[in-house]
Amino acid sequence: MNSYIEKVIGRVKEKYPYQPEFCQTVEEVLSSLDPVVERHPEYEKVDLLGRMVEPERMFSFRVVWQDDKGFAHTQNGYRCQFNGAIGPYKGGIRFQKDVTPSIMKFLAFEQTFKNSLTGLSMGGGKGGSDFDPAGKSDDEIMRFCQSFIQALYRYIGPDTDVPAGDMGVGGKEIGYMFGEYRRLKGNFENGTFTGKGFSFGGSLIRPEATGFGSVYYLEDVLKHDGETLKGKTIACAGFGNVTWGICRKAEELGAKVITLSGPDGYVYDPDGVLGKEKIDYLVEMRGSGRNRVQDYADKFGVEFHAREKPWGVKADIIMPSAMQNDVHMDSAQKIVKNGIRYYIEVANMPTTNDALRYLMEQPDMIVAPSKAVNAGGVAVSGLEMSQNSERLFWTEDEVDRQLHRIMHQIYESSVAAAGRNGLGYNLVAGANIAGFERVADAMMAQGIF
Ligand code: 2IT
Repeated sequence: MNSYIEKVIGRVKEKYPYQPEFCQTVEEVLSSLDPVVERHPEYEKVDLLGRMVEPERMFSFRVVWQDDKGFAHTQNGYRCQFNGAIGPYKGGIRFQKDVTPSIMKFLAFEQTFKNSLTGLSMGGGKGGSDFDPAGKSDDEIMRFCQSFIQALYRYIGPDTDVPAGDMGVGGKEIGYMFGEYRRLKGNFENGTFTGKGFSFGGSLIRPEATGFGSVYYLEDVLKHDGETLKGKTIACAGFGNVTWGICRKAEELGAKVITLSGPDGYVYDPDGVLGKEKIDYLVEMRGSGRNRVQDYADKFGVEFHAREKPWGVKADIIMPSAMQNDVHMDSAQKIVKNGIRYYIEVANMPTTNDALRYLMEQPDMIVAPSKAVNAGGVAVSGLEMSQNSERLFWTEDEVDRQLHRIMHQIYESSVAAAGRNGLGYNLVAGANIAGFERVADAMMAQGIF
């Protein structure tokens, strides 16, 4: 490996041993950049990589909220503004009990490269809190969101930092956060957030965009093999908006999703998660705050496997769409043993680095990385920003057409970047390189800081 890359990875691991997810993503991304950094020895003199692995700034704040009985609870809130070289910081907000600074930094780092890949003008950021939305009332969620924004409102804005949703944050939470932001600012500020409700500037297709986009990307991967989605089975994880977006688009294109998962286990539905009734029920399950996938098995009379992951199931395509580090080496071995050809990451960093390396080494396996596959979500967020600044709304067809175009361009630019660096058909390295090159050019052009 290039010695400068090695040095930077080593420094990060030494400095942040207590941030394992962040170290993991830095190692994964930088180790793809060998041919590029070899060609640019000038990067070391200006410490380009060293600057790239350090957030421009990161806020950490206290968020206090009162429950319905009047008791106060104290959480941690964060916003990581990782890299603003190519546009305002952009990225979601995650509410989940295991949120840590390490998770915020890994997500914001990934977001920087993902946003770059979309070709739009968005820097990388991420935020969140260790607040657990499970089982909270609407009023409690509203008060929490208000408190969170009271701490954050002065640091975000339409040209500064544009938050969106992530795990635990959907349209409802964005509504409460934007409301509090508008109240404090006394200004609509072009919406500032993305993923807003359709009555106040939200874009059509935004809720479906991550799932739809990932299936568009998958279509390109299959096309490269002379294949289509017709008749294919897909093993998915999670049951939130990303997964139901995949279910819907897959069905439209003739494929079916046969597994879903939750913290309680996974369900196996050999007939497929198809049709309005099943999809509507996923939305209801997510909205209920129960965070239990067994409800699906109970309702539709399908198999439920308690405390297990779906990665031992035979399917044509694997799409880990739940959360980070969901697929470890033991699952990767099951996937290989089942002879599965398509491993399409959807959630951010769903695969541990050793499992990812192992899967990529399999001669018959095609691995696609989440930062490319799930970029349709933030891409449509970028389209929402465009619509807000034009003060108009695009039709559903127009947004979907743009999403499709952007996903295709992400796929093509990844393939091209790998090819031109002598790496063959390597979608993982291609995405890292293509995402990196644009941010690197911008940082080089903007001087040393
Ligand atoms: O991981 C992601 O790309 C998101 N959570 C969406 C970010 C956004 O700004 O729409």
